[in-house]
Amino acid sequence: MNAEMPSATDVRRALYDDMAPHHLTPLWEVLHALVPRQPASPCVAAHWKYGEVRPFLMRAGAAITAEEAVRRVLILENPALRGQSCITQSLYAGLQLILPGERAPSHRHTQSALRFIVEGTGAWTAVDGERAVMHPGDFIITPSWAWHDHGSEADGPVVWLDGLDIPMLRFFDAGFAENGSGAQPQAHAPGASFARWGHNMAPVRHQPPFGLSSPIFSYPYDRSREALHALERDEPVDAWDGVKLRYVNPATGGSPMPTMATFMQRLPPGFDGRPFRQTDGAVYSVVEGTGTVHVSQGDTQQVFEVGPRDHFVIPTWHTARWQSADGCVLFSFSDRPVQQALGIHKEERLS
Ligand code: 1HN
Repeated sequence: MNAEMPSATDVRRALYDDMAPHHLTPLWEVLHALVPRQPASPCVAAHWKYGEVRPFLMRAGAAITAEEAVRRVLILENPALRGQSCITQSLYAGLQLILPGERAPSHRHTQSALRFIVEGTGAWTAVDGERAVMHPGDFIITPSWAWHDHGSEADGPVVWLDGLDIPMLRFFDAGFAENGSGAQPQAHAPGASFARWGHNMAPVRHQPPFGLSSPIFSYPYDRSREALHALERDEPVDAWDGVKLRYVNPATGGSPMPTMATFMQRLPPGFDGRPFRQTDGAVYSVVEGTGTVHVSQGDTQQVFEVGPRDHFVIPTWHTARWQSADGCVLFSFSDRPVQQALGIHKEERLS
C-alpha cells in the first residue's frame, strides 16, 4: 500500500469539509437515523403529579393576571425536549389557570385547541359567540380559526388542560393568528350547539359551522361517564383498554378536530391490562380514581402511580399497560387522525 495514498476516511472528511460551505451533506452518514427500523422517538415518558404542579399554578396566579398573560398557562414540556414548548414532537400540552372574575381576551388562530377541565366549576370558554360553562371532566374544543375567549364567574380557581397541534402547524410553517377586541359578543344561547347536534339529530338546513371540526364544542363529562359505567357492566371489558370510547364529530363520525383524537376510558376495579404500543404518542389526564402505568422502551422501564388530576405522556411506540386496584377514568388525546389520514398509524396489542 502506498503510504502517500489518502485513506477513504481522509477522502470523505475532505469532501464533507469542502462541501459544507455549499450547504451539502452526505446522506449515507445519516440514512439509518432518517429511516429507523422502528420508531425511535426522542421523547420520554413523563408524569406530572397534580400535588406538585398546583402550587406553581397558584403562584403563577399571584404573579400575573390572565389579562396580562393573555393565557396564564404552565406548559407541560417533555423532559427530553425542554425549550421546545411541546409534550411530544407533534403535540403541545399545558395547564391553564383562571381566577374568579378574570377574563382572557378573545383571539383566534389556525392551531386547533382542546380543553379538558381538571379543577373547579363555573369558568366558561366562548367559542364563536357561544359560552360553554366548564365542569370537571368536560371536554371542549376550539376549532381552527374560531374566535375564543375565557372568563370565570366561579368562586375559586379553575384549571384545565390545553392540548394544541402547535408543533404540527410549526412543522408546516402554516400558522396564522389574530387578536379580537376584548370579549366576544354572545351570539348564541349557551347549549345551542349541543341542542342542534348533540342528540343523534342534526339541523335540516344547517351546515356544520366549523369546517372539518365538530359542530359540538362541549362534550359534558356526565354523558361520557354514564356511557363508560354502563359499558363496564357489559362484560367482558377489553383486556388492553378496559372500556375505551373515542369522542366523535357527529357530522362525520371522525375525530372532533382534524388533527387530534380524544378518548375517555375506564379501568374497572382490579383491572390488570395487557401491554400495547401505538405510533401515536398520547397525553393523559386522570379524571377519577388511581392506577399504575407501566411504560417501557428498550431497556428503560418506568412506573407511574397516578391519581386524580395527574397528567402523563406515553410517547410513540413505547410499550404501556394499565393496572388499577380501585378503578379509574382516563382522558387522553393524540395525533391519531393525522397518522390515519397519512396511512401510517400502527398499533400492536401484545400478550
Ligand atoms: C391558546 O389560544 C390558548 O385559547 C391556550 O386558551 C394555550 C398555547 C399556545 C397558543 C395559543 C387558549 C395556547 C394558546
